[in-house]
Amino acid sequence: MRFSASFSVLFAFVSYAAAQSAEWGQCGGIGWTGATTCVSGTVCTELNSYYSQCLPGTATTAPSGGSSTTSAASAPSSTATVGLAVAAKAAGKTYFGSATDNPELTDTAYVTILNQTSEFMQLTPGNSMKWDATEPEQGVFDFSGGDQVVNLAKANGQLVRGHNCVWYNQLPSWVSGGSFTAAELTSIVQTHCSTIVSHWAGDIYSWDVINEPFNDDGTWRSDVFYNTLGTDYVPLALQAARAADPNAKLYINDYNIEGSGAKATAMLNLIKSLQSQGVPIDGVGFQCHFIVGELPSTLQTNIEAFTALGIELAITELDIRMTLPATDALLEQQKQDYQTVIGACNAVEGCIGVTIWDYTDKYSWVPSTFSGQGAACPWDENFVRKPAYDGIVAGFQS
Ligand code: 9MR
Repeated sequence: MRFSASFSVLFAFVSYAAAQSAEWGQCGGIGWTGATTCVSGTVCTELNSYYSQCLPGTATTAPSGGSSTTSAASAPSSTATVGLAVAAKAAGKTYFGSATDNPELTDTAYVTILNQTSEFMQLTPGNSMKWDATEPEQGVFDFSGGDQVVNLAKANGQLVRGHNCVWYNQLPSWVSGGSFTAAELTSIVQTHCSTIVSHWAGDIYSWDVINEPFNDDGTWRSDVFYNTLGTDYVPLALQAARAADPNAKLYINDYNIEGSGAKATAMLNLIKSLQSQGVPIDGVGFQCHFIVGELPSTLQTNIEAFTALGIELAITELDIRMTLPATDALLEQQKQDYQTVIGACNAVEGCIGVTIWDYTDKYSWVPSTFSGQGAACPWDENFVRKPAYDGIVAGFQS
């Protein structure tokens, strides 16, 4: 008796639930003909006019304690009605995009938003094209992770930034711990760059051929490349990349070059020197891993200084972190800061595109690197758009 009673309760619940969208499911949007109500504990939240989603939370109560970011129910959120990539294109930019990483691609709620070309016209693989992923043993190449991101981008009609060929970090130990002659390392760098760039030739808008070559004081970073080859590794890698994919734009990418100073000057001088030697160099990447309330005041003039060299500039890894918990005041300042960064790019024609270093706090690199900090992305960890989203739109409309 008790058994059958439970059964009918269960049955009633299942039939009721079937008329509602599940957590993370779609619950509205232009052309949507499915359920428009959400299961208990979630709220149907409009992400854009084409997509509403059942997000965790309730309409009237604040999220339970311990949440490090925001929820649609309590915190200020976005009201913009235009997608980020739509806003970027309308401003004449080539793209607005996001970094992504292979483990995230099993998260259907995440991928649903990543696939929206109204938001993202470009993807950067966060890890899967790096040396440790692509050539873990000498001469043994693995393109599987990078292929997955490239194939997703191609299916969506999104551009791809290749990241990266030569970097001191995320090197396999056979490279970082190797003891090479200059001739040996020259060949190793040429083989690595030409193999990965040619594998994805035709599918890549731009490559970060060189990543983070300088210390913060503008001196060259001491690593296996510089210590063995001096500065020659830079032209070597750029020439190998150019030969492997003549259509890819070749970049050098770094952080703490966004405002003027010793490191920016070192990068300007490197680019001038490469140009004077006829070495291919098409662009510079400003990573832009910023802190709320602490933007460099010379960002726009520095973008102008780089683009005056006749190269393009991209904002390649934008995020703006804060000390948690996220308060309304911090979220408002973050919105202003996103607007300022995008506005600086918008004001300079040679700043061709912007990539955020993943779009959601759920997958941001920040909390695991900077203890007590986070909430750096325009979407919170529940995929709710934050005021920062509106700051980006306003920046492109400025
Ligand atoms: O987002 C990347 C993270 O998943 C890795 O653990 C980390 C390891 O170095 O690299 C992160 O990406 C970095 C990028 O490749 C270069 N600029 C700084 C980025 C954040 O650390």
